[in-house]
Amino acid sequence: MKSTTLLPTVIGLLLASFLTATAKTIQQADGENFVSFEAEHYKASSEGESNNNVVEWILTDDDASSGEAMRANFQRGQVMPINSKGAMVYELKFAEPGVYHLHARAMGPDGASDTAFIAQEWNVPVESDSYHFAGVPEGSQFVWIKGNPNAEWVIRETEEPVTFVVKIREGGILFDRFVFHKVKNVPAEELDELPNSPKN
Ligand SMILES: [Ca+2]
Repeated sequence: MKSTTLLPTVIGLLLASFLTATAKTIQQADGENFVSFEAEHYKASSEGESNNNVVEWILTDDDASSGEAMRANFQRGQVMPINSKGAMVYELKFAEPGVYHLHARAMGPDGASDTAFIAQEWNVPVESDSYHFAGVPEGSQFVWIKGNPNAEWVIRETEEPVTFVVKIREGGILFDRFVFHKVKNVPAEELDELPNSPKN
């Protein structure tokens, strides 16, 4: 009997610890025309069907804003299958409807480590082999790059949060920050100065 009465409490505690470990929703600040966030503030990393390919993004601190960036922890020179694990899922809540453009502060250490799978719209998993970031300038510095121009980041109504998914394609690529901005061409120095959006 005792274990039966305790069960709801145990479930509640487990749920509470899960929620505590989950990143909060990133919110567009009032009056701003962008949402800005650190790559390390993702909510989940286990999307995918294959349990045989356990790959994750790992924290690193190479010249990253807020001290940390995410590096795709997979062998360089090999491409991950589309249905493998290794997704970072972000939950964003916009206040302003409109069309947004993706900017990312990324690093591609070499030609075999410069691509990632990125969903082409909100609220969908990565399920095609298209990707936003290919040919991130090779080097050991982070640079701001633009998302795929064919992607559609449209906010029609603002009641519900949306999700944005970044998945491992090649090992070694790094992401430091992401910005969704109403302006398509934002100078790098301006992106650097944007504050991170509040979380809630
Ligand atoms: Ca960062």
